[in-house]
Amino acid sequence: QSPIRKRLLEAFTNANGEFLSGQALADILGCSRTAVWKHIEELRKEGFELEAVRKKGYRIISTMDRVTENEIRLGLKTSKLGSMIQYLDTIDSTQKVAHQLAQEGCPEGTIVVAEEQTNGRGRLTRHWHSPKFTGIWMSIVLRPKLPPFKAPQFTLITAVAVVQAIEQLCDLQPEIKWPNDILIKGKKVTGILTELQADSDKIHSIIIGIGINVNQTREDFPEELHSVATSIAIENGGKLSRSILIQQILANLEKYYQIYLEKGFAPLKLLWESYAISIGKDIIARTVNEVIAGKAIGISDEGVLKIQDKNGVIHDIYSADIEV
Ligand code: BT5
Repeated sequence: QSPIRKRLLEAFTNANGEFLSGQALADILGCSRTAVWKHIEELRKEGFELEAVRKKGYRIISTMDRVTENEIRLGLKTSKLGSMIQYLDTIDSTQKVAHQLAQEGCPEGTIVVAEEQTNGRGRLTRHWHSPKFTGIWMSIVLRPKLPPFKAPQFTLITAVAVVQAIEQLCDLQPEIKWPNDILIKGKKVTGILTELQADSDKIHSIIIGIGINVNQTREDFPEELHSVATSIAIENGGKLSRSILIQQILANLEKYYQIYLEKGFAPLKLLWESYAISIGKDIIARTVNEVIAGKAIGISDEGVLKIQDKNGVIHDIYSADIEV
């Protein structure tokens, strides 16, 4: 994307809905007013609405309800996350694209977002239903200098960032089900998939996939998901702008990533526990190899779930499906 376009959207973001004069924009962008006008015209063609008021200047708003790069940029207040945004109308999986970009050396904080996924993935080759224009199907590339065993913590940190973003924008109280589900009233609204490119001792890239059901109606879900899945719109009684939700998630995640890099996982573990359901309850954990029943006594500093069985033996669970 052109750097001027990027800065133009940044200038409107920093103006917080106030008008900016043509001259002020030209000064901020370091180009002529004619050049400013050319970029504004292009945004208008893309579907943005431009308000021009004599003596005051310009203001742009998005009414398109898409998650294009420009729509995400207008209102994006992060410095690292979203520094590069790859927007796709339709794709098999944003994870696949993000893996490829990571391999090619994309900047940290690159995000890939699509209106629709034709082959969205869950864990263990499960399918993730990702219909067009309704949800957030997004992958984020991070490059923390850490050993691979720390990677599961990123699922937990991301879950906190998403739960808080939903709380900030809606009158809802989502809960986290270890390791990667966010539920509203017991139904899944978000799934997180954290994948790695790493050596045995060093992470190269973490690719965090986030799938959020935002504006689906009940009819938009296939039969088999009716009893287990929900959307924000269903629970909140109205639609929510996906690009605004993305902006809030990225802002939260950037903040928590910074805290994590400075102070480690401990402060985030406390936050995570405050949103977690199953902790302290009797649960059944189905791992790939076994089924363990017992009381979930908490997560370790690494993000590993601890279950105490009826004989008092404590099991460390790295990945599983949980039944409460
Ligand atoms: C997950 O897996 O929950 C991780 C989902 C990650 C999806 C994102 S979207 C962007 C990025 N690109 C991708 O290709 N993937 C990531 P898991 O815990 O394995 O849950 C999968 C199960 O959730 C499925 O087997 C279904 O039962 C259920 N499911 C599928 N689609 C759903 C949806 N839209 N909402 C709620 N549940 C769903």
